[in-house]
Amino acid sequence: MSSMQFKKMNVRVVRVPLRRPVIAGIGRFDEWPLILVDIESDAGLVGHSYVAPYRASAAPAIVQELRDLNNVFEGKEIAPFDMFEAGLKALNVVGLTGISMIAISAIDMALWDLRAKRAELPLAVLLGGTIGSIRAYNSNGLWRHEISTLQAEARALAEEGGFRAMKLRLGNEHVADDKAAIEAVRDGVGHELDLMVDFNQALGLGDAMRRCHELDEMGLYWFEEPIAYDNVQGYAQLAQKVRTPLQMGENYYGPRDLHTFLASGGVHYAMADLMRIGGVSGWLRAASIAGAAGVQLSNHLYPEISAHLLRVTATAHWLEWVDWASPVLAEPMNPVAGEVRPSESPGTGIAWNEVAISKYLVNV
Ligand code: SMN
Ligand code: MG
Repeated sequence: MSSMQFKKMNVRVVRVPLRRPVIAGIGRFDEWPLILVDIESDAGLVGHSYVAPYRASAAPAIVQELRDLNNVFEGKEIAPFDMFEAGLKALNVVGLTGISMIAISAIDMALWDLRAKRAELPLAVLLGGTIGSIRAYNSNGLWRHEISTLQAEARALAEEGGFRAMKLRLGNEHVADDKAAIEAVRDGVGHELDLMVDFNQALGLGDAMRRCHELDEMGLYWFEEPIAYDNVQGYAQLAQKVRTPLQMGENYYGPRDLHTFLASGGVHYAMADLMRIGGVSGWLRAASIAGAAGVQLSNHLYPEISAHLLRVTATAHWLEWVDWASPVLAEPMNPVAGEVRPSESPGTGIAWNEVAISKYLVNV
């Protein structure tokens, strides 16, 4: 196969409306900023990706870092592995987490899209897997808003795509409100459905021990991020004390964070977020680490590309379904009977709805 060169990268920022505002222990978000990346090759193919940095005000710094990396990669041969390593090498001096890893991840996902398009294969197939179903939970709602709204919302979330699993956000000041929120969801959808709960780092270690004990008998599927995401020792202690499995990982920056937490013994279930773990390259490394440890791995956000990757992950667990990028996608995914299938188009399946993009475009 002849080589393909990195010609240029185009970066745009949009702010898309959320059907339900995101309200969690880490803040409230009424719209969702997306940084859209297009990498053009000398052969005319274009690779697409997006990252969503929650805070619109963080977008300019990430765009700036993407432009910096564009200058590093221009004219080089498109090779996701080599470029991942070159990106790490270039940004080592300014730190390998945060904005650096977000920029590396965004570029990596667009490069893999290009590679798969060039091979005329869906990403999952390029990586040696097949297109098939992945069981999904609906993460599109059940935020920390009025408890009286949760019953009807849970029912709507189950019906949206035939879901048999969903995630509720907890971490209220009083345990009684967390219990009432769980009961409201159960009133809406019954006890058969798998219910994950997410504290979004709302609790201190001592309070988390108390809270997790108080909720341990409620038949919950997992306790996600009860305490600060970087408290390695705290998770290790908590993991010894709870019966409901702990879930964490959406804030791992690069695969080594997963290794560090696994080594501490604080992880029952792991998840990875493509914007932070290092894109496709970072995921593949994380999946090997999780696989070797026998720990089940779920995605966090980015369902379009995560669906491909879960198909080639030995310990693949749940797909987190969110439709937050769908307004700007030409072919949004469509869960059926609580399951999602990766796109069968060459690449990742990410293609833009340009009319929508022009509506939501913001200047950076
Ligand atoms: C979450 C995701 C995106 C924004 C806020 C909170 C949550 C999750 O932690 O796991 O879905
Ligand atoms: Mg979470």
